[in-house]
Amino acid sequence: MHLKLYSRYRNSAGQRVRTALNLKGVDYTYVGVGSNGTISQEDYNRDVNPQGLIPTLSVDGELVTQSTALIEFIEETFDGSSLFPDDPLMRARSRAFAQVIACEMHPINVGRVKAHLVAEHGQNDADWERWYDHWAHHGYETLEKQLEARTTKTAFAFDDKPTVADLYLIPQLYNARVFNTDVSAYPLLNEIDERCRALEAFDKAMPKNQPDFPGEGAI
Ligand SMILES: N[C@@H](CCC(=O)N[C@@H](CS)C(=O)NCC(=O)O)C(=O)O
Repeated sequence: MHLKLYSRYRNSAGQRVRTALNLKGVDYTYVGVGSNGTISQEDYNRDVNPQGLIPTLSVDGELVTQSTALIEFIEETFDGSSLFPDDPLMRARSRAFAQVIACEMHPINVGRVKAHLVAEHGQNDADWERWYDHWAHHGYETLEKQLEARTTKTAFAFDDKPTVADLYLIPQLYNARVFNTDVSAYPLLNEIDERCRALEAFDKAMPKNQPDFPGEGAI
């Protein structure tokens, strides 16, 4: 099976998928989208994903979008340690945690939302920052509380191995650093972030390790 992942170095939804592939030890070809990549955004929108969002996975030429669908595909297709906890309750909690990020935090704070608010609703950068910060903290507080509520404390979010919750958290916290969101009030999130980032599968998926990373000083 030949896998090609269309992504961009700083593409948090793509980073989830990169980490999942790394954790499963699956080889794939990385295709950077945009000016520093190997396919232009225009060509990508025309030939790969008309919605214009990244990532997209090509599976022997068949195209699939949406990081959550891709992670489930990876889980169902490849052997290796499961990306979900074995315990059904922990599995549900790990999914719930990931969905706070994927369904509630990320969609309203992405670049196209900012562009629209600025172009169509007269917002300036300061307005945008207030919007971003409000929804980001709302989400981080929810995530921290979900971890606090665990009856058994695990090394990673909901298991002693990384699972989907961790896959979604690490790119989201990377965004927090990029957008100068102060996350010091969330000790459990930071503890898991540090533990995950020390693992090769997570490190290899970080923006700085992608072929289209523009170099030192880039965010
Ligand atoms: N729900 C999608 C989200 C994809 C998404 O929003 N990707 C962002 C980058 S992380 C993107 O392409 N943004 C372009 C934009 O906002 O204009 C997924 O999980 O794959």
